[in-house]
Amino acid sequence: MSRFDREVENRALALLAMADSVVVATHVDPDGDAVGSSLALALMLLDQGKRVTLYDRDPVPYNFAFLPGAERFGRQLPESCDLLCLLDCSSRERAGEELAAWAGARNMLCIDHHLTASVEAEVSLVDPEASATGELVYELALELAPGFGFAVAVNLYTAILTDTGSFRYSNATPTAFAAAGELVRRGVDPWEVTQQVYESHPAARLRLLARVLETLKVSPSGRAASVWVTEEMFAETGSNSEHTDGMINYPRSIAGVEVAFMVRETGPGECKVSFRSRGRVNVASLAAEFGGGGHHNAAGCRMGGCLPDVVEEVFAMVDRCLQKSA
Ligand SMILES: [Mn+2]
Repeated sequence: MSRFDREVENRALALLAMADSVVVATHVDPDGDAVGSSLALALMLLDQGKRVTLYDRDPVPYNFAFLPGAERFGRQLPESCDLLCLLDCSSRERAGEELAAWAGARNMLCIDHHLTASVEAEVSLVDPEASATGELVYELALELAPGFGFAVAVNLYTAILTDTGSFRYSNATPTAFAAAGELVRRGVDPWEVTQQVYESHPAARLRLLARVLETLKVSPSGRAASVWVTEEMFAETGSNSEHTDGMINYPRSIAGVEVAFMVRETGPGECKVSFRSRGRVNVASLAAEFGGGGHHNAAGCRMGGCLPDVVEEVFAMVDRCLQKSA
């Protein structure tokens, strides 16, 4: 039983079958789901003898470099290809300026679980109910390459593991567990993946965490909390933006906090804001107020302004939103 509309899935499979050359691309600042789901699809297509280019504007984070095929990611686009597969994002813009401007693909297939659906793809396998894009690729894989082995399995497992917060979030559905179970049956070792993904950090990350936690602010209502990170903190601890992954969960972990956000300075007068919700507040619509997007419980946006001003502005907006939902 497939979750997809049969006809749509068949059209996706037909697009893949017809293509000799494929570009598999995913969003900037790739996470475990972006890397794992893209690699899983790419490995299956390579196995079928297709020419595959894996594209990401940004490098694979160090804790996902162990994934089979990770070294194949690059930022070179071919002149043309039969099919562009866009994974874990719904628009070329989310994959960076270069891919947005590239017109070399004859067809486009979008596989995603974000709330915003693609408008430009010939076929969209999009399901916001899916725990991860990896879960959608898993279901496609059962049709595309039913006998897939360890290399594909470990990529899909990592995609689902990371997007469900290690099977702790509300998207850890029976379907996600069933997929993970089958992937373990195909040879994935959960402890091995855990060590690679969550316990392979440099000491600099913990030094950064100590600095970030010092910035903790809780709103007078106790329902919103923030942390921030500056270029200076990166420089002083010898860390960089990839090391901030997961740190936003600390402000959310405070009893009573419903919305947490983390502000990162990305340049002079430029910040990136990540939001996390405990569940009641839809942070995707909160981020949309500032031109961003995402999921109900995890979203983000970019904002102009210096860091303290951005923190104040976001606190004010979150407070308004929490008052409305009180
Ligand atoms: Mn995802």
